[in-house]
Amino acid sequence: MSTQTPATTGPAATSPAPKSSVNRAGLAVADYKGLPSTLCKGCGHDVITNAIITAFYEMGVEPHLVAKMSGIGCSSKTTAYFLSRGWGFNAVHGRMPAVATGAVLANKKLVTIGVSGDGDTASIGMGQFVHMVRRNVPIIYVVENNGVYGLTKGQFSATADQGSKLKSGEINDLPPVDLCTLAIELGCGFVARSFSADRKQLVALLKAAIAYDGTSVLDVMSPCVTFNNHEGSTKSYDYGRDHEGPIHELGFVAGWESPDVEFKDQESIQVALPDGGTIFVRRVDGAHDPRDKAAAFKLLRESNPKTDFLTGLFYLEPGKPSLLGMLKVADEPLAHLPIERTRPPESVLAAIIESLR
Ligand SMILES: Cc1ncc(C[n+]2csc(CCOP(=O)(O)OP(=O)(O)O)c2C)c(N)n1
Ligand code: SF4
Ligand SMILES: [Mg+2]
Repeated sequence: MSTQTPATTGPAATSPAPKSSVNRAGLAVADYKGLPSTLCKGCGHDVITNAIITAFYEMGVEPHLVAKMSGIGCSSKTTAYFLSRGWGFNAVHGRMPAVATGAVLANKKLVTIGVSGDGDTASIGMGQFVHMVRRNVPIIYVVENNGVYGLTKGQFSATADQGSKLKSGEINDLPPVDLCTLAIELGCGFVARSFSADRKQLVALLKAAIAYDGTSVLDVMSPCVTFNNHEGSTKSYDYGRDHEGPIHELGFVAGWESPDVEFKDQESIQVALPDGGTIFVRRVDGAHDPRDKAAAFKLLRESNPKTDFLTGLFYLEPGKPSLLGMLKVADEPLAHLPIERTRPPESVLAAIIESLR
């Protein structure tokens, strides 16, 4: 998500060639880190944190120009572990989308990333998620999906697959909510699924999401090593590694980079993104074209979650107007406007009252 090119300000923006240890903002990877993680060792969420750090570093987004939003859950703690100089807000369980919508409206110059969990999004936060997507709030919305409520000791969440088993042996009888299908149905213009262990794909998707203008939904399978990483789980590392079927190969090339040879050679589908940069989809074996909405639906509906774990960019619609575009919000962040530009003078109020007499 971003509301403008998430480039840099000051000297970094004009710097022609990045040095190897710093990015185009003149910052090192260490500048993109956060507090040490307090999550269980091996938790998928920490792997996603590292991918987020890499993506923001490689995109050269300055950390103080980033808003980090989250709800409640182990996943929602993630925002503390990256970009310590960014602006963080840990909202109530399931209510992050509403708070993020307000933040985005208050300051359109910030790049906003929301990190949520499958419980935070698909259970308690479902209503909020639906309206955020429907409004096309410019946000990179990452769901760290482990199929359980990790923080409250591993109950099934609404994304748990039917037939999957808890450590206690309990079987999930209910069908899952598929967040990708739902997001496409709601009109989302950037819908992807990934796996925390598939770093290359995840970083490419995150970079593309940073360059996208609107809601980007990244549903990332993120194993909970403490409560849902056993045999019989469909959200474990082993299950992910054994069943992942990337629907295509992806690469993202920022506006200031030249395309990788690997993508030039393959007659890739290329889609330019609003804030600069191009996503490349390798055309191997009739790979899914993410611009085809009907094909994306078909692919998701016909896949069997018990045996297939499809990852990649399902749907991409780059030109879709975001909430800020639809509302024609002023270029200057609303939060920076002086009171005389946000509150009509008394004479205007008096004229309105007079007109009602
Ligand atoms: C209003 C409210 N209801 C319930 C809870 C208890 N609670 C905290 S986290 C959580 C579930 C978190 O699951 P998920 O979003 O999947 O995150 P994970 O811990 O698995 O990463 C629940 C039910 C709460 N904190 N607030
Ligand atoms: S309980 Fe699960 S989700 Fe929470 S930190 Fe531990 S491994 Fe991660
Ligand atoms: Mg969870």
